Amino acid sequence: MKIGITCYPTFGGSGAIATELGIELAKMGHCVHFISYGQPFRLKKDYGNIFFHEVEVMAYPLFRYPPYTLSLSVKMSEVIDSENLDILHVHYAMPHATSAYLAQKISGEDKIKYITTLHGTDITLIGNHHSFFKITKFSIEQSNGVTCVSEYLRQATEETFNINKDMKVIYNFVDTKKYVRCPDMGREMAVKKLFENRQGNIAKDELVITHISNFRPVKKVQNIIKAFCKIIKHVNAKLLLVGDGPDVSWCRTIADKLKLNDRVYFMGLMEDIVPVLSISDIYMLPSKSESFGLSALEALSCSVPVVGTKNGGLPEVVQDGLCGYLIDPDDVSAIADAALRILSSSALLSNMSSNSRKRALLFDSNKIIPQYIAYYNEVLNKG
Ligand code: GMT
Repeated sequence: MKIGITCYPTFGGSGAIATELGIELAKMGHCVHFISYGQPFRLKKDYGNIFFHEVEVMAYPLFRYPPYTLSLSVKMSEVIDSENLDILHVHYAMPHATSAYLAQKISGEDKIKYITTLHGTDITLIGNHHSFFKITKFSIEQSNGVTCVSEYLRQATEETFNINKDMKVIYNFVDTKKYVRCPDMGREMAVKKLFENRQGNIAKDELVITHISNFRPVKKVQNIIKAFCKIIKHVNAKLLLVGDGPDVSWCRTIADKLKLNDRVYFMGLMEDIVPVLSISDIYMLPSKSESFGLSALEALSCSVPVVGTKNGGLPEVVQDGLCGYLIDPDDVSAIADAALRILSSSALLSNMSSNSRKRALLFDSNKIIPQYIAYYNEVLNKG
């Protein structure tokens, strides 16, 4: 099959899933064409049957806001025609589903079908804003196929946009062979490597709590730091905050005020998170809501239990009480209590750790990718 994929190329769950999907499809022999304004960050190697088509965005003094959506539609249509694509799969409704709709109109409805995968904030935070509402609803309704990354998101989409359309839930996935606790390196070596070019250290007897995100307000990273302040009154621990985004400076200030500078490490953006997860005892994700929580799945795959939000789709991934605890993200004491319950009992930690890995195996790429291929065929055969 020749598949076009559009996603955001930057750090973020939707871009990560779209890229991993493309790579897995290419490994199976399909031909994949990425269409975006930048090369997806997880696309590192040359695969031979993966191509990247860069969207050129024209600047002109008249344009206060260059119309990327239009340039993207044109590039999509060009690739549909020149590469004879079988299907176009766009990730994140805005503006990708709208560009795909336009590209289909340009190239011809008999020429291409497009599938939109909804990821979360495109529905719950941005797409439902009044300035985008109508176009988001329209573009989802016009899609030849729609998938949602959780049942929660499917229902939220139906309710928010009053959409009466079949939308298929295909959960996000993880490569459990790649996301696995590295036992061979040993914790001491891993810590040494991690802090080779950074300030800080983690002693042998210290527990490690980790969070990875784009530091947007929805992630509520400040509550992790506040909870951590309570946690270290009872156990000896370090907090690793990985990623970058708008709330980083504010979080630094909070850590500073709470005098946690020597215990909270801001690690910045990291391409390979397996080494960090491999030395982690708990992963924290107390977001306002997560439609899925891909980073939590990656943590589970590395045998790290999760203390995360009870809101949204995370309960479909993390089983409360088995591979972590789900809490009210605004209840800092509940976050701290949940973490302390796990960290204070080595038996519970070890039990949850092995449950976490077992849980992640259910979301392995080998189980989920075939669902996408089956869905492509279903949409193509719909007539
Ligand atoms: O979390 C973000 O703000 C980024 C966003 C994205 O598009 O990268 O994440 C959303 O999509 C991910 C991949 O499907 C999901 O795992 C995240 O749960 C979802 N984020 C939210 O719902 C807040």
